[in-house]
Amino acid sequence: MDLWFSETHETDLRMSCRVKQVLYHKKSKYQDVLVLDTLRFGRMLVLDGCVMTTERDEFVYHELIAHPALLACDNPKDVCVVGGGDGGTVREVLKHPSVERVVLAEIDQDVIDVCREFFPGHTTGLNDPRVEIQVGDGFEYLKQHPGDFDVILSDSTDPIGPGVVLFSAKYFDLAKSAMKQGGCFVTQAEGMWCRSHSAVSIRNELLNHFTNCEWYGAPIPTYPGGYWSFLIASDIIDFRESLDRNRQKLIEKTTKYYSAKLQAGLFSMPRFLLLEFENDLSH
Ligand code: AG3
Repeated sequence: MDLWFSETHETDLRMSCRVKQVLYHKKSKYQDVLVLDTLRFGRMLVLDGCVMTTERDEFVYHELIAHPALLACDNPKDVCVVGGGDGGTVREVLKHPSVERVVLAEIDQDVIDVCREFFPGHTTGLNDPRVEIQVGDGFEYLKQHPGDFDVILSDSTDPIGPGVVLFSAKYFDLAKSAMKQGGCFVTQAEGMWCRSHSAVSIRNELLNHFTNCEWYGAPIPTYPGGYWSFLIASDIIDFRESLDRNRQKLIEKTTKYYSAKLQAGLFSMPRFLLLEFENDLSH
């Protein structure tokens, strides 16, 4: 039997993976949840038809959403992960010895349960005593916790449908007020080939809320276009300067993608993308 899964991006791009077996497929209260066993990438979590994470390439995304922010921040203690029910981001955050508390604010309990069952490598951190799981709307959670966090990591789905709110001006306002002085915010910022215009507008919005904002990217073969991006923002931290090198040495021993050398060039984006920012600014 020749079974394939395809994610269709907008109307003109389809990326496919050969599937060994469908391991789980149900509608949760919020979305369609699918777990596949694929030949090339191992187990794959798909929400509403969009690939969220796979066993083989997940480390790129999870290391990069967490470590640049945690290392830029001096002595991060309280961290909030919004979304991220698969646990991968929490696992990376817990590697930082100064971290005392990680709140996982995930709306869909089913995603957490399914990932505990099918993605043990992602969810290793979820039983750590420093982790507090808050099942509910991340937006509401932040509203109720002003000034609580050193770092907020927005590990969300795409800015379409229910995901739109996690890229809105209102949300960035809330994230800012849920942060301590000198805190730092990261959001996944969509694909470079398919939605770089989205990164440009998310960055413009972030700059309405924070003084500093940097864009960085990484190859993630299972996401549309294969090249993904992140935005990191703060009022105080200069991300090109501020970095805890001792902690970086410790983290580097545990990572598969992130390294000190990679960090050195992290914010050097390819010219075709820089030009998009410049063109946008000149409009
Ligand atoms: N969250 C961002 C995934 C976006 C992928 N988009 C897509 N496939 N259309 C990933 C969650 C991992 N913790």
